[in-house]
Amino acid sequence: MRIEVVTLFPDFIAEAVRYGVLGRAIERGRVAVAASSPREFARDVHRTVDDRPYGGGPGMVLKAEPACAALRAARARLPAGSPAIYLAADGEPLTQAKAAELARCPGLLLLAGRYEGVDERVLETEIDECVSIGDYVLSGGELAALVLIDATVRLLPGVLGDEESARQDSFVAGLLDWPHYTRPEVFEGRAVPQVLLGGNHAAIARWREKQALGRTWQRRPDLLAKLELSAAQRELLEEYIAEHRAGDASQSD
Ligand code: 9D3
Repeated sequence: MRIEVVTLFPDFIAEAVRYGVLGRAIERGRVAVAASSPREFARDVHRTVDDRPYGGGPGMVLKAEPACAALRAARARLPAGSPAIYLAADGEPLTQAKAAELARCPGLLLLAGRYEGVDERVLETEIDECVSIGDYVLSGGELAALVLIDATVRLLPGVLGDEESARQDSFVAGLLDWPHYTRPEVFEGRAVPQVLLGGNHAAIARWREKQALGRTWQRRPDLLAKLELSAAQRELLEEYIAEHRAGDASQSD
């Protein structure tokens, strides 16, 4: 996959993608990420990329000419069938399903906004879709572009190791993760749950599923509401809830 990011901060993107799973995917040639700036295409002496909004009001708007020129130059480096996506606070929410859809594209053209936004005519002619990463206000689209890139690239074949891909595939669908522990067995007086030390794999699997169900019930009831729990899962969750109530009681004693 090839990804082109149009941004006023191309160095920020280029640096950020060097780390971790994404950095390794680039080293191994599974993905190429390039970043370019509308400023390279600004033709006046001041290399102006922004201007005041028609109609007045606060803030500045990314000018159409340099943004359009940068997008078209980036587009020319991408394979056909690469969607152009504007990262925008008022876009459609990024989801795991959306990331999976993007992972099937040969390339992506991403526009990260700054200021109050981009001249609407750029969006009309150059952009296919608008994507937001959540309901909070960022200062610009760069971090959102990086989130989208990270979520997408880790789904490309051969990016995660076999073990991690298998774990991802088998992960209890739609539930939050269970708690994790490693050595030492006791840390600052806090012991690892006994069941994890015993080597009873059926008991461990049962404990983990119970924890995953319980955490989802506590933290993300919206996710739990979307699931059809099996009879066994309902029983595990009831157990968790009973233990949770007992835990509350013992803490207040
Ligand atoms: C406070 C300014 N807002 C006026 C009502 C509009 C606004 C303009 C520019 C809000 C945010 C931004 C900058 N944000 C992004 O470019 C952005 C973003 C976000 O803020 N939240 C979630 N996803 C994204 S994707 C791009």
